[in-house]
Amino acid sequence: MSQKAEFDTIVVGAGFAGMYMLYRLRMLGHRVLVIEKGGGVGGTWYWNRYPGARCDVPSMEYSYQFDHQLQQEWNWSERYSPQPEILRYANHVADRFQLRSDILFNTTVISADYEDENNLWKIATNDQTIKTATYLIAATGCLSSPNEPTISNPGEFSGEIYHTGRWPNEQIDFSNKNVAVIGTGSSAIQAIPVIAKQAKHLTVFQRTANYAVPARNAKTDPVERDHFKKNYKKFRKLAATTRNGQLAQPYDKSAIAVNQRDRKKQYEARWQQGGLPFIGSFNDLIINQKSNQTAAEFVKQKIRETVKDPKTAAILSPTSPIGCKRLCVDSGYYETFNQPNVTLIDINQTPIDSITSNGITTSTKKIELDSIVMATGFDAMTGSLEKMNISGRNGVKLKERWNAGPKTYLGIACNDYPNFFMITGPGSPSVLTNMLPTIEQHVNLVNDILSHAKKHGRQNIEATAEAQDTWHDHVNEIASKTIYPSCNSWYLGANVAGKPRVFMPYVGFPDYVARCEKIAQDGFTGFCFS
Ligand code: NA7
Repeated sequence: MSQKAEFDTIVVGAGFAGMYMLYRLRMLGHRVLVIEKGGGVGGTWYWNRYPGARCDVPSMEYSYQFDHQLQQEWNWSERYSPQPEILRYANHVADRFQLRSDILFNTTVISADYEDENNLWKIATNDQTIKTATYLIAATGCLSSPNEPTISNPGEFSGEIYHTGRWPNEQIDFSNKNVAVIGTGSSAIQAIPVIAKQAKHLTVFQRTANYAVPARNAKTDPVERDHFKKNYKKFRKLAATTRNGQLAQPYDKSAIAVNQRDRKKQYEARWQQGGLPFIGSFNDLIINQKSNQTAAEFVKQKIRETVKDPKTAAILSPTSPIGCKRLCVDSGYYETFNQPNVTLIDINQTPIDSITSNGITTSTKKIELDSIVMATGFDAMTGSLEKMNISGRNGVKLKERWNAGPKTYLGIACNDYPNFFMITGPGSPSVLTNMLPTIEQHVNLVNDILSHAKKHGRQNIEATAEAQDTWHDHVNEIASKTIYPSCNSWYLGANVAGKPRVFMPYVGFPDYVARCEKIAQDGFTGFCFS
């Protein structure tokens, strides 16, 4: 006799994706369980509590839009809200929609196996129990599996080692401490100025220099906020028309179609405005190397003007195209290197040899340390999915299936993994966009696929191999027309040793949404319902 599933759907992760998915599934009448590793909701904002952590998308945009009242009642205090405030918002949403009763906290999925004969997923958790569900939805986040650097002897160190993506709950005070930060990505660029204010001495180990644009963060102007709230619908609609799903529109000219003076004026205006819109100073910075170089040179000139020591300025100046790695948004990052208590080490010239009991030994010296901060990023986009140990039809492991890089249909489903869905999975716009609207679009899409199946009396949903192959080629074809494949970014998995080099996100939010809408109109082509 076939076994019946305990739940209609199990969702993994209670970040912004998992919470909204739960809300929608309840409305569909599903019996749902959300399994969450952390002790609370918030996902990325639950774990990334490092000093200086804040959003790099304006808060008025980085919020849910599915509920009018929720949008109206919440007030953001700053242009780019800090992590504690975003976590408070996540908790507010959980309380407001009474989501917690269906969330199992402090629980990790250790395996998920599809059973063909019973048509269900068996999900094993670290509390030694097995739960069953018809549908499995991974809302596990794109940047949630920390990348631990392989440096000899980390266990030897007698001080504290922190990872920015697994920051402890309590306040960490670096006063009078000798601290090292390894890495100079977004997290480090936010944390370094704050840690440098406290620490006796801060040593920064850089592997690759990154471009950072000033945030120009400020308190929210109540008049602007009210105007935004009144016109939320219009603004959200407008944001959905841009490549990255953000409100700031790119300037509709090529950087090389204007003269040098006008170009500089345009860059200066965007620099003064602050934030990620800098990459929209012209409309071709990510598709034209020559145009890109003009923006890169502008930022490098700013670095030289800001950092007093020319040698340090040179180390901090990136060599890759701007925006090829995710552009960073900073508050006083380059200025920090003028402080007498801050040292920058380029590990390409002076490699880290090992961690010792009281510090780090490089190829030239021993550095005594009380604390080491690993700001070394994540096994992005596939890390958390692979860690779940998912087996599909005939026991095929997802990790093995993705040996040469992830293959999905729309970044939402995989052939041979029936009734399994990913929110913002590889092959969808995800990390190249404002994550909140992207999450909502994906959750709505999964919801519509499930409703469609129900309406037609079908239970099994699976992406076809053909649709998956065509989608994979399409994602790569678009990426190949951009500067993205030309540097070693985590978009390509290049930050993790041994990870296949494949460009994972989909470039172009509006085009992606239009394709999804067409697929839905045509009865969800590319999916097999049985
Ligand atoms: P990132 O952007 O991946 O940055 C990680 C940094 O750590 C980056 O500078 C890496 O250098 C460096 N790194 C990684 N491994 C090592 C080792 N083994 N040794 C030295 N340095 C290393 O992660 P973040 O957490 O800063 O930001 C992730 C996203 O979160 C961000 O884009 C926002 O969207 C939020 P590399 O560049 O790989 O040479």
